[in-house]
Amino acid sequence: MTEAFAGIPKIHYEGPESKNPLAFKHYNPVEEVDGKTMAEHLRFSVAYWHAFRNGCADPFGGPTRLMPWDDGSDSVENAQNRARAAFEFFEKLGVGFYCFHDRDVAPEGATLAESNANLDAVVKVLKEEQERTGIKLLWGTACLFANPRFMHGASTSPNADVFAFSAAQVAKAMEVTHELGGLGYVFWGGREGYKSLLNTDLGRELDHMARFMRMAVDYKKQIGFTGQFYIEPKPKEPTKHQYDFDSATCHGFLTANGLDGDFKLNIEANHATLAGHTFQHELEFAASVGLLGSVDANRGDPQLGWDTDQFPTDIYDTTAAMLTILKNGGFTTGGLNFDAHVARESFEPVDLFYAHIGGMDAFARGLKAASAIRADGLIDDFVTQRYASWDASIGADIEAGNVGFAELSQYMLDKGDSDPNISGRVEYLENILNEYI
Ligand code: XUL
Ligand code: CO
Repeated sequence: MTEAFAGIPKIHYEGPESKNPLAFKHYNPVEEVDGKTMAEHLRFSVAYWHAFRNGCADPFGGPTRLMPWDDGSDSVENAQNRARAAFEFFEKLGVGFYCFHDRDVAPEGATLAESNANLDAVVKVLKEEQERTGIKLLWGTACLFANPRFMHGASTSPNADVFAFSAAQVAKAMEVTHELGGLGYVFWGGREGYKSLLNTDLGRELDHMARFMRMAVDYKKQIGFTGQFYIEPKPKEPTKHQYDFDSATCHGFLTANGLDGDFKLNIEANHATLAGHTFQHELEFAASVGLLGSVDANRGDPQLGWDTDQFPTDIYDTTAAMLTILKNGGFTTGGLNFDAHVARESFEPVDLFYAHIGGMDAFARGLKAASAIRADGLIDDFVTQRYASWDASIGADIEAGNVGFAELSQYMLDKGDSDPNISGRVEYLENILNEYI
């Protein structure tokens, strides 16, 4: 096959002084930070659906992107060529991972059997390309939202046959993820939610979703797939309300249904902001309940307010995210998957490189800043000090469960009033953070 990205060389690290737009200024894969290389810390992944299937159409106009390797047809051969072009891109960019939905990589057929056969034919090429390059599948997933059959949902559809179809599709997507040595499998319930409560039995739908997840866990064991399961929270879009609203909602759903040992969360920056949270809030909450698994790295647009899936460029945000990720020991099975697309007006193949290079450099800077902030220790020490009253006397007794309201009433009656508060020093801490950015 001829080169898909002809004229674009392999991207190298050239350092902060470089003016070469096709070079990393901050991401040096072999540079060590806190005992691990940057490549090991950041585990960058390309999202197949945005990089190779999203032509950047919007509700007001058609696709703009030039993809000269793609003949525009729905043939399996075109899908196989596209897969080869994708691996050329991954290799030139120097990422270790990619992610896909079943229907991104292979065309849907007229029947499930046909779709499965198409998928197998493309998975064969993906496997060859993985072996040729050493690039790994971070996670696979199934597209349970594009086909009109999912108009009412997948596992939460009022139509039991749609639940059954979804189960069959996920079973197959898990099988191919397993075959490709995928490190994980993501459940993003794009249409698991509702448009109107007037036509919705919310409680029944949530029970069905839990039943579906339980079946997936059982099937995982049946086929011997040992990758990590993730739920990807998102509050809305395409539905008015999505059941996997945010980390806290997912945690509640998983624990209520005895599934928390089987799943972690895949936190997406733009989904966090859609839920009215910061990216770091979602990461912190997930980490606090032991569910921080992987990240869909992107950003929204504060003026637009929907899921714009832009490439992450805000170093303040990447630093905050890396602070939480480092504090929690870094990724194990997860990584930073760029669930992001180029702007509609950035339509040339080279723009895909600029976009990913920028995202990778932004996270490299975040990693370096976060590591330096942690080494300096001022912020961590402040937090430890702020909670010092819990380390001894009455605080320690409360944490240990040794006292109740009666004892605390007596304690306060004897003491008369609480000890004075100390300042939260918000601006002082913000100033420290800025020193490192
Ligand atoms: C949609 C989204 C998905 C998931 C995978 O907002 O983020 O692409 O990451 O289904
Ligand atoms: Co995502």
